[in-house]
Amino acid sequence: MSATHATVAPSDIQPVAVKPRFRDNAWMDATTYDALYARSIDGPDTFWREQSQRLHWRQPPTQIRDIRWDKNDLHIRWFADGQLNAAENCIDRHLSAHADRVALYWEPDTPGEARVITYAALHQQVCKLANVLKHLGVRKGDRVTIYLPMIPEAVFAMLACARIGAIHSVVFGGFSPEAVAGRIADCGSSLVITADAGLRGGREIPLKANVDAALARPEAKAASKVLVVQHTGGAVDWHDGRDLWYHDLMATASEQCEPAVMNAEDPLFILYTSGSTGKPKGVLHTTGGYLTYASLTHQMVFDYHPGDIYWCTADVGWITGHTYLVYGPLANGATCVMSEGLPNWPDAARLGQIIDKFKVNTLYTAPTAIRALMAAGDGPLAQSRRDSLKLLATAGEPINPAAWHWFHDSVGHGGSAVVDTWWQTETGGVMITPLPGAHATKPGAAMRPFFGIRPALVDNDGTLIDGPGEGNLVILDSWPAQARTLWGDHQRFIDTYFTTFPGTYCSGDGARRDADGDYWITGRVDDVINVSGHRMGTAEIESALVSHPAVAEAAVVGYPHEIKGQGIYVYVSLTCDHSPSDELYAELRQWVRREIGAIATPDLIHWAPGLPKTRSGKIMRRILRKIAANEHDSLGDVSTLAEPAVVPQLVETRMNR
Ligand code: 6R9
Repeated sequence: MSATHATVAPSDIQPVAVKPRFRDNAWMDATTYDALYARSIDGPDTFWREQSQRLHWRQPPTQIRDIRWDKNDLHIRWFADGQLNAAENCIDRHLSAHADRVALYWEPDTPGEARVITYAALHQQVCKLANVLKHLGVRKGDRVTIYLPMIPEAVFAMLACARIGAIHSVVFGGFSPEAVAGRIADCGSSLVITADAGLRGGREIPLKANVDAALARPEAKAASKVLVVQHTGGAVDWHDGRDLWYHDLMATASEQCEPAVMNAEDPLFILYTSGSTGKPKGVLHTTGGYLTYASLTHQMVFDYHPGDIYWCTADVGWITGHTYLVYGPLANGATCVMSEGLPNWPDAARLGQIIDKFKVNTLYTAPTAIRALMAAGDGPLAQSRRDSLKLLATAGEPINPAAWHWFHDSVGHGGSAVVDTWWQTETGGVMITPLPGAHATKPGAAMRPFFGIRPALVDNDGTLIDGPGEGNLVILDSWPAQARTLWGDHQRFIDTYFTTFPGTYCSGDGARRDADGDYWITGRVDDVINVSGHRMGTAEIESALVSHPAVAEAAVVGYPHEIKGQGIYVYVSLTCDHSPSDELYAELRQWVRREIGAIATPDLIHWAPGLPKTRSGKIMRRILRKIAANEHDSLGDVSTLAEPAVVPQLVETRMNR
């Protein structure tokens, strides 16, 4: 295994000191971090017992950790005898003191009037919807698929499921009907919650029509009811007996709904993510450990103080939207901004305008969004002041130092802390990050482990690397928010994360540790690529391509892309009765878009008469990556190939001229 792309050598980069505003008022300074980190590692039971007390438990846990990371006997339980309800923690317990505090400010796609939802209103909406779900027959443990745009109803839906103990599976609105059907089939959802359409950057996304197409497929037959939010008001096809208007049922629903008492290890949600094989993985998170960790990380990583206005731009369809738009901040009683659209639509001034409109103190976004804004230059920033900002955070992909500096210097006027947070769907919450009051930050580095997290580097043989070095990033011990399984495929969970380097959690990322002990994430070491901060399995795109009649064989790799971080580069060998053409090029792009969704659309298609393979028939992706990246002079050893002659041919026809 080796990392797919390299970052700048750490020694070139000067640390940026802790900002004055965090020196006195932050939750953590360097000394406190060091002491608390040491305690969290030396005495995890005590540390996590204390941390669990940040939640409201119906039955406080007496058992804290119960962990065996053995591939033959994997066992992960946190707070196992505790009982609680996630929605009660995110809403009800704030009501006595803060019922009128704003929980959500919702900014529409087109600049316009915001919706303002207080904690009292959130309680009312979630209770009503929870009753609607019950009325529709949803019971504890049932799965509900949520396929909604970035509107408050998405948050209501997640929390309504949590309130009655149903397991939500949010599917990103950009996914195709096929992808939705596959996810419904995998977890056997009985109900889909969707909207007539979504809006993003002025474009309509036909969500209801996509659900209709998904449910027309035989594999999605478990879903017998569709609850439809009227959002754009556009026309939709209607299936009597199956489709129900959200507003109709909400109109008569009761505002009283007792939260279900859940065990700490009861599932809270499933979230599908890409892996290195074709089928998406249904990552399962449970209740007590996940929520404890979401709440603690949200408070410490963003140095959240009551009254702060916090904006996370992530879509609820991704883990960042789950943990840091919904569960973490709401568990802490925070005021969140939720925006429907894109931070650079209608133009690049929008991000700053939203910051000013709500006086945002903390912005959590993705490097790809920063690069897209940066491409428009500093000009649009003149249309906003952004003087409320205190902290800028990123997640999802490595942030290149140029984007880091632009974020820090131009967006934040040099006065806001920048934190680069490394984590994954499977980790549930942030794992490696600077804390704004404790750490001078190095642009491009994810820096230090969070409390309770023991990262390590191992070489390809699994030997631990001491001191500075580069290798596979693993975690040596459990933390409360780690995923418990993959829905319906526990063996795949064990094989993917606990088998490669026995006794550790294998992240699938590569990292470098510098002489100060700071971590630099170098990228995936498997066949997963990261496009605009979205994880894509190359195998998924390949299997979509080979299902097209003209395609004999396909290989997909990532290549450096200025805005997206990585673009999707596709090598296609055609069947003998087809030949390359502009029409086929466009058709194949459309095909993948239709099969998976717009985020999987290939950026470049390279017509390849043959693919470099080993004698045993394995495609040599290492070589394909190099050719895609235009790094022809470092192709490495090609002597083991079955037909070495294909390599110069591919170099010659490299598309990205
Ligand atoms: C939160 C999230 C996880 C993958 C992960 C890694 C990449 C995430 C990163 C980062 C460098 C960071 N990644 N954060 N790479 N620096 N700060 O994005 O979850 O969608 O599951 O993706 O994203 O490769 O393995 P998820």
